[in-house]
Amino acid sequence: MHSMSITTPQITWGNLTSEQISYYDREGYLILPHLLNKEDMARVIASMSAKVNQIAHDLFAHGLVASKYEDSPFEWRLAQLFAGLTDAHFLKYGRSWRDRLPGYFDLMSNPKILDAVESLIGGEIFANPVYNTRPKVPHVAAGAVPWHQDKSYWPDANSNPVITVWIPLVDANLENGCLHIWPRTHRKRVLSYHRETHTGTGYTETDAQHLKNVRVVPLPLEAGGAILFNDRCLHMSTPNNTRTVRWSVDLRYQPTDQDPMPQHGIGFLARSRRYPERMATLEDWLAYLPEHEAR
Ligand SMILES: O=C(O)CCC(=O)C(=O)O
Repeated sequence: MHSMSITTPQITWGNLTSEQISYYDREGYLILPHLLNKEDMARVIASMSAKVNQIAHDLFAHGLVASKYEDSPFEWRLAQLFAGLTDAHFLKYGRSWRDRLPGYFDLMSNPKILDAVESLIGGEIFANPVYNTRPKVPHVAAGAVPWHQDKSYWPDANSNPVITVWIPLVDANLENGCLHIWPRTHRKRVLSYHRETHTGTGYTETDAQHLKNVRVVPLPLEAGGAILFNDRCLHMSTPNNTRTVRWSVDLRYQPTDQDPMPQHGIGFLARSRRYPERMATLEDWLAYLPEHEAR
């Protein structure tokens, strides 16, 4: 009689190493340099550029700019458009953008991002409705983001935790206001906070009593790298003191069994190992959803 060999199915859980996963769990964040290449970023940059084009036309039509800077490169154009204008002109278009543009869906569905996220939360992944494109235009007050925990934007949501994936689309450095993080703060509850009043946008800002003995770690990162962080991990970003735009996106993911937060926008099933046929297509995401009409 020969013994039967039992083969257990291999379950693939993303592509992070156990060291990277331990680092994320311990520090509350993880850097993945060069996660994306130019091709991965091309469609989202095209969508953002289309929005910049609309803004240029709008400013021009209102006589606020003498040129639409049509030939300017991506990192220059918005900075040139707003160079002679005020914070109020900039804020009319929002400090960060959450349009439903095809390039955003393309990026949020990128398998390289989802593979990393899968390592942390498993293969049933919901793309949270809170995603932002951030044009950090030079010298606009709203460019500098105060210390906060992302969770302060959804304190009542039954989600635990949401993972933020922050990606610069141009090199982010100390001069143009890269992300700064306070490691190991993700084990804290949601700290008390207030809506700040100096940027004109009402960022949630952690109250001063929690900001003693801050351990601040600046995280400069080349375009296409990613910083993954837990939504309780304290972070902030500094002003843009250059002449070009510090473009970034912050995307968010969570397991499918958590609060989808519809009051914040439209999320979608980005990956399902169990029910791949249920994953959202671009058309699903773009579809008209009457339940969101009131927003
Ligand atoms: O991009 C920034 O400057 C800040 C990003 C941020 O605060 C976030 O993603 O929660």
